Amino acid sequence: MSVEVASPNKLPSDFLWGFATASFQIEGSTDADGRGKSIWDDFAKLPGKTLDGRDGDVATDSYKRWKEDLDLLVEYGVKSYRFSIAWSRIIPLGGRNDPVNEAGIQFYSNLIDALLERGIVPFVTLYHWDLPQALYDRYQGWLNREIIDDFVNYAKICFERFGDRVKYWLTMNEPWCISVLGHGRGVFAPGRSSDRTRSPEGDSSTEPWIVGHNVILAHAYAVKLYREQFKAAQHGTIGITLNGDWALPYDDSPENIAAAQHALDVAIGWFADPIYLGYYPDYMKTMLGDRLPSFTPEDLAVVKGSSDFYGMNTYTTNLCKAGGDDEFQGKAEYTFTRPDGSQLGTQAHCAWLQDYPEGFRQLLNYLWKRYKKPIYVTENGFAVKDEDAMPLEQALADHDRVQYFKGNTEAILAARNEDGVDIKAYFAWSLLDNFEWADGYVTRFGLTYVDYETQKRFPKDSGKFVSKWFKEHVAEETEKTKAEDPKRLELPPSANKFQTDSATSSPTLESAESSSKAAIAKRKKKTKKAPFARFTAYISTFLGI
Ligand code: PNW
Repeated sequence: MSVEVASPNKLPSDFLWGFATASFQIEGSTDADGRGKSIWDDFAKLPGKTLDGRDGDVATDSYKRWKEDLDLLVEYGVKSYRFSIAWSRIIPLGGRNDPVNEAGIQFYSNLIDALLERGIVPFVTLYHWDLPQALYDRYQGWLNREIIDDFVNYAKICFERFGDRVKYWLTMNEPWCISVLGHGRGVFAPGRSSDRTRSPEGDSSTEPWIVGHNVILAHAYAVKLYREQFKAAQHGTIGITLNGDWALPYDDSPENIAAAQHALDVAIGWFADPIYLGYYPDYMKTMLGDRLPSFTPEDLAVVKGSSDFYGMNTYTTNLCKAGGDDEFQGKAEYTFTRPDGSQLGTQAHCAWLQDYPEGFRQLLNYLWKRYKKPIYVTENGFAVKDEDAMPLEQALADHDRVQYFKGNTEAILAARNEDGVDIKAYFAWSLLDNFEWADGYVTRFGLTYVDYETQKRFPKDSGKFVSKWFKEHVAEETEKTKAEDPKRLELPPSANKFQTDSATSSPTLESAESSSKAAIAKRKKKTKKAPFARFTAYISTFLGI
């Protein structure tokens, strides 16, 4: 298991980097163009559910300002953009027998086309927590196995309508958060919990494990469908992305060493072990007994091996002590304070995050050794303490966030080139300050500052740093690397370059590449006028589907 290292100071030319966002956190326009409600729409409006009492109705207004967002991406020079599709824009009521909303499809289709026109690779998450409210009302959403078929149907529509142009798919974002924060601690929608001061409904001892199980199955059956019906023609790659922070034993006592492993077993192994290895962790079976659902042999055959890569969202490192009864942390207690009283790293605005790049490198190594899959870092970021209270100038000079990205980008280089970990992508969270779920807008994770009064965007020092760092550390493409990259042929960096005058003719890559700059410019002009249908017809012809 080793990777090719051309230069110790470089990442390979096909390394994808960029910024990530999620639909509900940026789009706003919650009732535009036939969108159905998601479980976050009303939840965020309930008293006490967000820190500042604000909701997602406007967010960063990106449903309207998406072109501005793309200008920013171009300014940063990213290779890729990770965003999510709002299920309730595609199928407002969510279910497999419910109507499809063409206007919602058109929105994402335009976004995808515009990314490709700018040479930016779309990296698409199907589910980033905004479940259609109607499915929660109908059968309690993720608590019911019914959701598997509904999710697969939604995924199918996305593959059919976008898969000619999208080559990177993530089924789910962070099943641990969906299960635990949504159905255990009750801090995220739908807000279920045994804690009756928090929620009128829910059972934190059973529901999170049922939800987690159904999320795994919905993911796996969607991947099965993609592989059976789409992959051969579309040549994309598909997987899941899991949150998970590195766990260090508080000290070298055997019980704390064991506690760190137990923390990893629940934070990561809960999902990664079945998906990559084919079983739930033993520790979870022992801890939960018959509260942990089991896989039928039929289901397990679909689950095992259901992710082409390891999608990794990570933010911090926890010091772990044995003890306590928090099953969601594997009965480990987390702290950032070392035995000598010192702090592990720089404190972020949110209590759960400190900066510790050594942990990031160790986690990459752990995941690579345990799951043996190429790693796509799909989220990594930092919220500067009290940034929301700072004047603009001061907020833009986000020193602690720059330090965070300095440490973690160096960790990627070291993990790949010194440790041999196969890392293929890195997305910083987030392109913009945005709706930070239960924190409302007070916790800012953006590498770009958003003034919520005017919706103006201002690149922070961290955004400039990340952009410069990747430009300097990703190797230039050469004719040889271009020729060796099969996805390149399927996914021209600028689809426009290959636009022909007639939808019926099928151009070759050679003819496209030998086109003069003038001809490309002329075609670009035409593309602007060309109806979307012609564009997709062309792409389909080009891909032979
Ligand atoms: C992720 N935790 O959520 C999400 O994917 C993003 O939507 C979110 O904005 C980002 O991280 C920053 O929070 C998490 O409590 C939320 O450990 C909470 C935790 C981890 C990840």
